[in-house]
Amino acid sequence: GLGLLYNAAVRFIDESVEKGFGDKIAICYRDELIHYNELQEKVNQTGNMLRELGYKLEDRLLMVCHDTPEFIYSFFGAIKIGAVPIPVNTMMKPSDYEYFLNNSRAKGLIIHEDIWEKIEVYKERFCFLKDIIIIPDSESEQSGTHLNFLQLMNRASKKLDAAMTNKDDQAFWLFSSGSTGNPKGVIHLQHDMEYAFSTYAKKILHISEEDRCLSASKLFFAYGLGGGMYFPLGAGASTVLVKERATPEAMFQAIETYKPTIFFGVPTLYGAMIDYVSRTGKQFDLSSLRVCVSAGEALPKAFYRKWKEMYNVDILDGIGSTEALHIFLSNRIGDVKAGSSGKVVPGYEAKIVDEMGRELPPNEMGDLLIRGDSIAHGYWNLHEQNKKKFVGEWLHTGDKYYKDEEGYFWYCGRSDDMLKVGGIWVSPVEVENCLLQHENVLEAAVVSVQNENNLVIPKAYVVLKDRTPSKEMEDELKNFVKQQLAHYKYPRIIEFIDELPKTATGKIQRFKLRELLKS
Ligand code: 3SK
Repeated sequence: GLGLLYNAAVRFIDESVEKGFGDKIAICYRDELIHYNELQEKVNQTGNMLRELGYKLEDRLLMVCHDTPEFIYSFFGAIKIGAVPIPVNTMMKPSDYEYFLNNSRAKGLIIHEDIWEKIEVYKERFCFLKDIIIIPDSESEQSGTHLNFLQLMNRASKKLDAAMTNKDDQAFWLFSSGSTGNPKGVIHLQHDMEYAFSTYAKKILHISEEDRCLSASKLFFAYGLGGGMYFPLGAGASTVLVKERATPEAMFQAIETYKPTIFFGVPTLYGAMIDYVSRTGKQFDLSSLRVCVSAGEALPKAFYRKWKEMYNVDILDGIGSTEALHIFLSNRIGDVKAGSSGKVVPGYEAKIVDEMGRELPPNEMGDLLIRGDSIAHGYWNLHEQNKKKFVGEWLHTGDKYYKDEEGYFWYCGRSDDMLKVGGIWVSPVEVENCLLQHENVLEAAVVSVQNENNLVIPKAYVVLKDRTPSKEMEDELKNFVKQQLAHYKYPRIIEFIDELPKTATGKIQRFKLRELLKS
């Protein structure tokens, strides 16, 4: 009745030790080198700490953690005891954490101290939360009345038997944002990471124990979770963790210091790194890299070419999603069509369909559907949205694509109005609602515009209440959004107009604003 036992922490941590990688470096973090033996002990200690606190199969724990080793201990420690970790973005506002906690009904919160300090005053609003486990900057620090992660973990036993989970048990959730409504809890199962690993990481990246990965995308993103954690750990390779923001300087420095072989970035970062070098004239040694990866939005051809010219290494552009867990269309080493998202990753199937669901011939644009076994079980408690998104074995990606005669896929835009800014989803509706809270704003509409490199930036069209547009008002509105929402969501351009185009029922016609931009 228990099915075949399978636990992702056993697969990604214990099996690496069993395969003989115990003395190999698993994590490079600042001046610490954590070997697989130690990683296994810390994961076990974290699992024991959680078990002693009463966590059992299917109990959920929200993780608000920076990219430090504790992220990995918490994630796999929870999974090993059958609990369900939910890593979330560390850049959000208190109301976002209130939502994540209440929507998931997580009983536990594992959180870095600096972030807890910002949300502590709201704790009465966290309806289901029982335990607050703080990761302090150092072990000796007190965590007030809350639990101290480092003290509790270090006291716990280093031996831990895995829970009796099977491959279809819930393993972890990630949150994904939509164009309207709140973020959706995406439920991933125990076998999903192994599927993404054995398809994309093995067959496209050819990852091996010789590799060292550095992901600019943080671990709480599906993209970073693979590149910075379970791809390297699944191969007995090592990962470089950087707690700080992934600025060009921080990334160049990390590459020179730790000498990774695979680098995961997003187009805006590659552009900023190229620009940094041309502005400062500084030279960096990136010769350790054997391959670079880009996802999040289409990589401009010019960035691919320039990077190759500067560092003689390919950037493999691909596309994935939180629902699919990782990349399902990708260029390949030695087979790159610059500007395209590449071909289907072995293990996945893709089709492009019209509004009736009929498959379209090459060169015709339609909706991209994909199939493959890392696709999520579904969204948490969203019955109607599940019916539309997860149809039989097919995932409706929400992306418009066409496939050329040679099987390369070309991105044409979203089916909804969502924008991806620097590789992170931004809902225009959320930014509009925020602008509307400003006392001088009558109406607002947010659309994406492309900068000189064809990268997406959010632009707001604003109708003011009895006020004359001015540069001061523009700056005020930008600052207003920055204060209310996560910083990356603010509109980089604001244009004041007299009225917004609307349907007869009063719905904003964002497509008309986009057309305006083209004319
Ligand atoms: O943005 C992407 O293309 C992506 C890639 C891998 C995993 C998740 C995502 C959203």
